[in-house]
Amino acid sequence: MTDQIKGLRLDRRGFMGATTLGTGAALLGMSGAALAQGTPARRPSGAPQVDFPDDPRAFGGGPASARNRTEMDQRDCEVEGDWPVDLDGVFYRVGPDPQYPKPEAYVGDIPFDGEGHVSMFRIQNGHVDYRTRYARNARFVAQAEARRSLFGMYRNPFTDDPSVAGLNRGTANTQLFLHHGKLLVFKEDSPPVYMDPLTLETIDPEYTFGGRLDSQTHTAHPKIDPATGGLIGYGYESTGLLSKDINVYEADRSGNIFWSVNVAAPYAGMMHDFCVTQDYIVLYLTNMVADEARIRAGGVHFSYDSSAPCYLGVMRRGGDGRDLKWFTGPNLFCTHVMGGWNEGTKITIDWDGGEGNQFPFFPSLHEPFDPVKGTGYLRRFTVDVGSRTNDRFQSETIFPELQGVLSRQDDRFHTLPYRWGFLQVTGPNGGWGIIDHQEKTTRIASVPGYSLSEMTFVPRRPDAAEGDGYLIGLGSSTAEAGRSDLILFDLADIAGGPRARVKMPYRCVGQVHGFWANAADIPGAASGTGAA
Ligand code: V55
Ligand code: FE
Repeated sequence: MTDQIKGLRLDRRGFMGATTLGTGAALLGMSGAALAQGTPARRPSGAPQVDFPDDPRAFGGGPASARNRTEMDQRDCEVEGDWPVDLDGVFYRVGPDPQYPKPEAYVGDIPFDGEGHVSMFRIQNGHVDYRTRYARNARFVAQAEARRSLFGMYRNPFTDDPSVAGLNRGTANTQLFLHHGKLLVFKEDSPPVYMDPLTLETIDPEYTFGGRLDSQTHTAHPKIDPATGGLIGYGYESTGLLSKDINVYEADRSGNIFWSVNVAAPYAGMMHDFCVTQDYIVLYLTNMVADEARIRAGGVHFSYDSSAPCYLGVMRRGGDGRDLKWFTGPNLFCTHVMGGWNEGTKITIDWDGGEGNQFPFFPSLHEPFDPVKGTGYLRRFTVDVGSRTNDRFQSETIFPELQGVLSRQDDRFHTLPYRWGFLQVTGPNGGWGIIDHQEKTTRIASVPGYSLSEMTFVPRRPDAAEGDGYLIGLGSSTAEAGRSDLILFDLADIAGGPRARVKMPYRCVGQVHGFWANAADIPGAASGTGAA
């Protein structure tokens, strides 16, 4: 087969579970063995039916249970244990769920290219209502009408059907935020999709903050400043495919963009997450380079280039962007920010990452994928932007006893010095890692027999102290063929196991990331009776 599918071996059945190794492996539930090189089998050519490949290495491949593709409503799910009756809000999640099989030429496409399927658990008075909907953006609607895939490889417009030339390729499959009353669903190659936060109806397939977003792209990991309630975001490749341009903006709590600057990266590469402190914007350019030759040859957007330096880019908030300075350090491929803050010109950021490629399904240019180098650890970056001569940042591996990825924190403390962090701990004793930066201790919330998706912190009450609350997320039962539970740990008692669960009758759609919203912030939720 063609070169872009070499090295693919994907087990989509395990999509929700964290097992070992780096971020990509955790997201896809791949074990070390599943990372071996392989070539997906061809699917029967020309079949007009919706017939996904049996080969789990192919796009959307594997047994029928590897996909979901079913929009669901379940009022009053079956609950078990002690659901806190005063918990009132929604746990949202999103992940790729292939809408159609790819034509034969593109079966080597990667799971990150699946269409975004959003799910929500509306939790109120100890009752839980479940709902899922696809993001009905331009891509989804065009393919639904054609009853087939029209978009080729991951972030490669040259592989698209001519009928969709120029159409927004976004999949809305990575993360979502509730902000200024809107559910915004993100894919880092396109503007957010605005969905109704209770019905999950798609309201605006290309939300541009009232036309003020000065970027063709938008990160999946914007940040909320707890001091103002404002939203800070950025887009890379912001002026088009392969561009080095980056747009950074800040919107107020009502979604009005009041600050926007355009800056340039040293080269075009993946910039998946960033950090905002009270005074600074911190960008990170990874050596997952946008590969023009591969794109033109019909492959995926990125290649891992271990010879390219990663850069930490720092600039002041509210400035004109001309103070942006790029620092180099140990060449770590970092993906998700736990937290960060500044004291004067001294900036500290905790970022998980590995020494090598985090995403084995993207080709490595110079060496075979190395699962050891891909293993994630929490890295503490420090840099003093007050020093004129300094062009390096420092990195220290903290809590080396924890291998993990998909860092989270109590989001109400982003931009500020923080105490509590959460890490998806990989390896044999995996689970939801709980880090106390103050006492320098770690614990792991684990559920035997389940593989866990990324956890999200839920404050016990909207005004609870930092870290006082719950961890919520999906677990997938090994004994029951991947059937899902929504699992709730009380951080005041993790040794006792989950405080409560929702027992779903099926395997829920997989996720990349999740987000908690308090009912008070969701229009119509406070007086409503849930998702029904
Ligand atoms: C990530 C996920 C993506 C993507 C780029 O987790 C980076 C990182 C689900 O899609 O397109
Ligand atoms: Fe992410």
